[in-house]
Amino acid sequence: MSSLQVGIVGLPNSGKSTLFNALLKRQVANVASYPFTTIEPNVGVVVVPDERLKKLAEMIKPEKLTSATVNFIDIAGLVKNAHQGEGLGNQFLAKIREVDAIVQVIRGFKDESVSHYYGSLDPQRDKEIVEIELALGEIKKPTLYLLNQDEVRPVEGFLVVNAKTGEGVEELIQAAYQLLELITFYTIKGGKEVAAWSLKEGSSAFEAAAKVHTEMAQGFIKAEVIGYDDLVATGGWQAAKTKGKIRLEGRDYLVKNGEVIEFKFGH
Ligand SMILES: Nc1nc2c(ncn2[C@@H]2O[C@H](COP(=O)(O)OP(=O)(O)OP(=O)(O)O)[C@@H](O)[C@H]2O)c(=O)[nH]1
Ligand SMILES: [Mg+2]
Repeated sequence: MSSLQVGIVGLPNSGKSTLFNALLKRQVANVASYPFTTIEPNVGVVVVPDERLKKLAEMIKPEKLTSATVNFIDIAGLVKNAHQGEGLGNQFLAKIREVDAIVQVIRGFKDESVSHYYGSLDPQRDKEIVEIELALGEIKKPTLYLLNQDEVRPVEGFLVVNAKTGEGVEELIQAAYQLLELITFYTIKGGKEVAAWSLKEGSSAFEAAAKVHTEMAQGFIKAEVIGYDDLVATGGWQAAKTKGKIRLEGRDYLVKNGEVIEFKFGH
């Protein structure tokens, strides 16, 4: 199953590639003070920060630990009349059409050495320019409005980050995850491999199994399920089993956020 994608969209020099690098915690995308630095989109797999996964790892001490991920894609800067081919125009509007959700990066930082495409700092105006272009390009996607500035403090109507330092980036990943309507379930393979998996809200145990392995879904017999809190409270899978805390569910069971699942399957 392919992963969902979040597109990073905004005016040139708003800090999209800087944000992308902060998300990936390493330098991948080219960052520069001139506009249209990014032409070909950068795609990155971003680890979803997860306190529950950390706790499960502490409890189980697995040999292998795998986080859930979300794909972010850093797209070329967008300007007024992009839908008519202005700037890099239609080429990247097509890219934006492929994503499942949008993070609109809006410049809130002052820096004389970084030119502003419209000459002055004005987050509200910039937001509207991009909104109008997306609408004219007939792009209707859930959107997060992200104000990129040096000081990370609450601003109404925006999520705030400092793309340069990465402050606020974890909150952004969580917010994007929610925007995509994703929940997390966990698997503990033989007590040795703990993994977090993202799943669209309202998915069945069968669909969850398919996330882990096609064979698990095809040969689905049943799912052994326990909520995260119950598992932690009982202290481990075996203890939970002994105490009868683990439920048996069928293929149509709707998986809930935080559940720990062991799939039973045959060939
Ligand atoms: N002071 C400050 N500078 C920033 C911040 N974020 C980005 N910059 C700077 O702004 C410039 C442009 O950043 P990029 O990340 O290349 O911007 P972009 O939106 O990807 O630009 P294009 O690819 O040209 O559309 C670089 O010089 C960055 O170092 C920030 O939060 N604060
Ligand atoms: Mg860029």
